[in-house]
Order: sequence, then C-alpha cells, then structure tokens
Amino acid sequence: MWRVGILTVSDKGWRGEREDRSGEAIRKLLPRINGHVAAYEIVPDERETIVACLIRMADQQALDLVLTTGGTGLGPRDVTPEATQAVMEREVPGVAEAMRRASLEKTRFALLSRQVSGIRGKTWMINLPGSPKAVQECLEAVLDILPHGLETLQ
Ligand code: MTE
Ligand code: CU1
Repeated sequence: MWRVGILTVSDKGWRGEREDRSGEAIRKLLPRINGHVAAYEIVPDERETIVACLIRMADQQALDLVLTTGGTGLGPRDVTPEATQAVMEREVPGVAEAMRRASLEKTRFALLSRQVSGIRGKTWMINLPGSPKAVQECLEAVLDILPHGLETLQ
C-alpha cells in the first residue's frame, strides 16, 4: 500500500473554525490507488510552516505521496504552490496541467488555481485546490496514472 500524507492548508481549518471536508474528500478516494493515510496535518497559510511540514513528510516520514489541499489561489495568503516549489527537486508539470484542464470543463474558475506537482527524493507532492468539490474533480483527473508514477519513483 502507498503511504499517503494529507496536508490541509487553511487558516480557518487550523483555528478549528471550519471542518476539514477537503481532507475527508482526499481520504475517500485513496482506496482507488491502494493508498492509506499515513500522516495528516492541518496548517495555516504560512509559507515556512508548509515548507517544514512538506520536508518532514518527505525526509523523515518518507511518504510516497503527499496531497495538499488549499492555498493555491490568488489570495494574498495563498502560498502553497510557492512552498511546494521551494522543497521540490523535480517538477511534474503534466499532472497539474491535466487537473486544470479537466477542471476547466466543470468551471472557468479552474484557471485561478496555481497548483503544482513535484518530487522530493522519493516523495511525490501534488497540490489540490481548497474546496471538497475541487479536490474530487482534480484527483479524479489523474488518479489512474498515480500508481504507475509512484512505482517509477521507487
Ligand atoms: N478546480 C475544480 N476542479 N473545481 C473547482 O470548483 N475552484 C477554483 C479553482 N479550481 C475549483 C477548481 C477556485 S474558485 C479557486 S479560487 C482556485 O481553485 C483556488 O482555490 P484555493 O485557493 O482554495 O486553492
Ligand atoms: Cu475561487
């Protein structure tokens, strides 16, 4: 089974003002790639906090896949893509492109997500937007190719 980390990036979620339905949406889809949740964290929209969490999930916990949700838009506090870019060693641009393209068929607002995907060591990190609906639509768009990508990384 693939060891998956869920990293929910949300000021409100971190303060306990909002239930993490997006993390839950990720969790529900994991059986389809034979993945299980090996780590789960909620952090505020702070670049250094996200960076530290991603490094821990990759270097210490050696997770196979880290799925982040939230903080990919244009808001002044949306810094998840920058944090991910700061820690990744190699980018996997096609995955973010495919998620945006599939999302675009559902909503024009897909163009407002700056989500990225990349690899650090043997850990693959993929940004998803913040809403549960977006999580579902984006993950569905790439779910089928994730296992082969993960196998390739080993
Ligand atoms: N992608 C999909 N598939 N479905 C959506 O509803 N919402 C968009 C976009 N991507 C959406 C989507 C919206 S409205 C925004 S603002 C951006 O993701 C960024 O969201 P985030 O800041 O919560 O990450
Ligand atoms: Cu939006």
